[in-house]
Amino acid sequence: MNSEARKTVHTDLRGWLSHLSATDRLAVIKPGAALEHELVAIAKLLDGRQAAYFPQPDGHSIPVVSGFMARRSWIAEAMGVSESELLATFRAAAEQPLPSQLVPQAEASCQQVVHRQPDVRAVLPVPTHSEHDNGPYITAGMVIARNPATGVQNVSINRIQVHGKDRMAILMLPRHLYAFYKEAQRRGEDLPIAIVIGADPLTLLASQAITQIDYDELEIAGSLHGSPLRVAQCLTNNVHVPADAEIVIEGRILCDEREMEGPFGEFPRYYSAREQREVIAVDVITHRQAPIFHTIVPAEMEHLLLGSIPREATLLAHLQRSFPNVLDVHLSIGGVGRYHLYVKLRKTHEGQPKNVILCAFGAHYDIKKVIVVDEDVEVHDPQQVEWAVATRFQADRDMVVISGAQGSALDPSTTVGAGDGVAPVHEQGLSAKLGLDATRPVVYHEHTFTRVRVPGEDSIDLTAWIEPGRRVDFTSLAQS
Ligand SMILES: Cc1cc2nc3c(=O)[nH]c(=O)nc-3n(C[C@H](O)[C@H](O)[C@H](O)COP(=O)(O)O)c2cc1C
Ligand SMILES: [Mn+2]
Repeated sequence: MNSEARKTVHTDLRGWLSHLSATDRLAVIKPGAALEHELVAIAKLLDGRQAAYFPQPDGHSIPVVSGFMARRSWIAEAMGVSESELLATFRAAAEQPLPSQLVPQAEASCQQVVHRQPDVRAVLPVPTHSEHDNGPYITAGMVIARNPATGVQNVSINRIQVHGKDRMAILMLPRHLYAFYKEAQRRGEDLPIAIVIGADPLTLLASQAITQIDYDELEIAGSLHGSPLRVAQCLTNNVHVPADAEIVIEGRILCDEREMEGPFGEFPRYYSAREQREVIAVDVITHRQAPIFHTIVPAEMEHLLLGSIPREATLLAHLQRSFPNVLDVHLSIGGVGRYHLYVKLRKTHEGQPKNVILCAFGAHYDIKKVIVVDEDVEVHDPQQVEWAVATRFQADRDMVVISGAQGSALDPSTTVGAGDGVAPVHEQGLSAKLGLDATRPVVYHEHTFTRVRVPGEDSIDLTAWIEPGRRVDFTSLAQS
C-alpha cells in the first residue's frame, strides 16, 4: 500500500497527542502525582481508554505522557489505514525502507537544549513502575547504535534502569544491539548509543520491526510516514536520531563493566530476575524546549501492541511465503502479545495445519503455542478461537508438542524459574512448544461442520428496524 492511498498519516508526536486530546482520548492529570508508582497507577487505570498526560508530575517541570498508542484502532488511525490494512501497510513499509534525511543541528528540535555532565535523575522525570522494581526505569527509550563492523544503524527499545547520576543498566536480549555490543567488546571499545525518548507513534512502531541485521529501522519509520525521516547527528557520537524527538540521551555501553539490574516487572506480568547487566555511561542529554517525557507502563496495551503488531506483520509474511493460503494471524493479548499465535488458514490439504504450526515456531522463538483455525473463524476474537478448539480439535489427533526448544527467557515457567539460582544465559528460556490444529476436515458430510448462521444476520440494518425510544408497559397490555 503506498502512502497516496492512505488517509491522514500522523508523523509527529505533538500532532498525535493534540488529535487524541481533541477526540477525548487524552486525560490531563492534576499536578502532584508521585513519580514513584502513583503516576504509573493512574496511567495503568486509563490504559486503552485514554492516554494519560501529566503536565506537572511530582512538581517536575517536564511533563510525562503514557498510553498514546494503546489500541489497535489508534495505531491504524496513526498510519492512516483501516485495522484490516494494518499488517499489510506495516509489511510494505518494512520491505521498502526510505533513507533518512540528515538535517543540521540548527534545525534539530531535539537539540534545542543541551545538558552537559547531566544528572539523569535531576533532568528527567523518570518514573518507578511496578511494586518490586529496582528503582526508576526508562521504558520508552529507543536505543540507536551503529554496527561497529558495517556502520549501519539499529533501533530497539530496551529497558534502562537509572541508578546513578550518569550511569544506567540496560537489558539487551540476544538481538541486534547485543550483537553490536559484542562486536565493540571484541574490539576493546565502548559502543556509542543514543536513547531517544518521546518519538512519534509510527517511529516507535518501526523500532519493533523484525528485520535482518544491518537494516536501519528509522528507514522503516520514513516509509510509514511517507517521507524521509529527518535525523540529526548526536553531539558526542556519530549516531543519527529523529530530529523532532523530544529527548535524547547520548552515551556509551561500556566495554567491560557490569552492574546489578532488576528486578523489573516485565511484559509477561512477572518480574525478571536481578542480574549483572551491561552499563551505560551518559555523556549529554539534549531536548526540545519544553520537552515531553514518554513512559510505557509495562505489560499494558501500549507495550503489548508495540511489540505484537510488527511481529504479526512479519509472521504473516513468513507463513505466506510457504503457505499463500494463510489469510491472517494474531498474537493474542492473553498470550501477552508474544506467546500465543492464532493463524487463519484456508485449508486445502489434510495435515497442512501441522506444517503451518512448524513453520510458525521457526519464525520467532517467543512463540509457545500456535492454534490454526479455518477461514470462518475470526482470529482477533479469542472466544471464536476457543469455539474452534472446542468443536474441531481432538487432542490425540490434532496436537503437536515439541519439547526442549528455545523459548522466551521472560516466561517464568521455562528454565528461568526452575531453580533458586539464576540459570546462565545460554540455558535460559528452554521451553516446550504446543500446536493445535483446530480446523475441520477439508471434506465433511452434509453440514457436520457448517457454522450455524441465519440468512440476513450479516446484512440487516438494525437501526432501520428498531423503533427509536419506544417503551412498552407490559402490565397494561390489553388481554386478548
Ligand atoms: C516497551 C518495550 C520494552 C522492551 N524492552 C526490551 C528490553 O529491555 N530488552 C530487549 O532486548 N528488548 C526489549 N524490547 C524488545 C525489542 O525492542 C525488540 O525486540 C526490537 O525489535 C529488537 O530490535 P532488533 O531486532 O533490531 O535487535 C522491548 C520492546 C518494547 C516495545
Ligand atoms: Mn534490527
